[in-house]
Amino acid sequence: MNKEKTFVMIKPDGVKKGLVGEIISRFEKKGLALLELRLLNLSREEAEELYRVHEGKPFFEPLVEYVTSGPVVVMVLEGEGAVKVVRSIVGATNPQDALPGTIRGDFALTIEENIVHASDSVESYERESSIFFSD
Ligand code: FUP
Repeated sequence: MNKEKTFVMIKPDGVKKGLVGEIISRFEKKGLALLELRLLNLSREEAEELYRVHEGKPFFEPLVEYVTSGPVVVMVLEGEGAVKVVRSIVGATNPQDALPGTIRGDFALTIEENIVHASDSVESYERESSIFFSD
């Protein structure tokens, strides 16, 4: 048994395109449990903290601008191997490489607006979820 939690954020373009229900539904249908869910506008500080590992990279500033440009939905999901399972449902970072059937493969076209963020490890989940959820 490898029950894990992971953190997911539906980015502003996902919310604007009306994909919140569709995206959550894909996770639920897979069998993941929704433990936490919030709609909010990210502050600059929260966005910078979320993407701290990318600080100094050329895409960092545009990325922070983008994720603070409108409401996002943050959530915690739980299930067997949740980190890996959610990343596979989300698809490759660049939507042009993401396979059809994945969220980015089906709903996004460019890396700058790739619809959804998902933690890449249990450690990332712990750091990222603590920005938005107290426990
Ligand atoms: P992912 O874990 O799939 O969200 O991807 P990364 O952590 O590598 O990147 C975080 C975000 O930075 C991506 F969702 C999109 C953005 N990004 C760019 O805009 N350009 C790049 O070259 C790489 C990432």
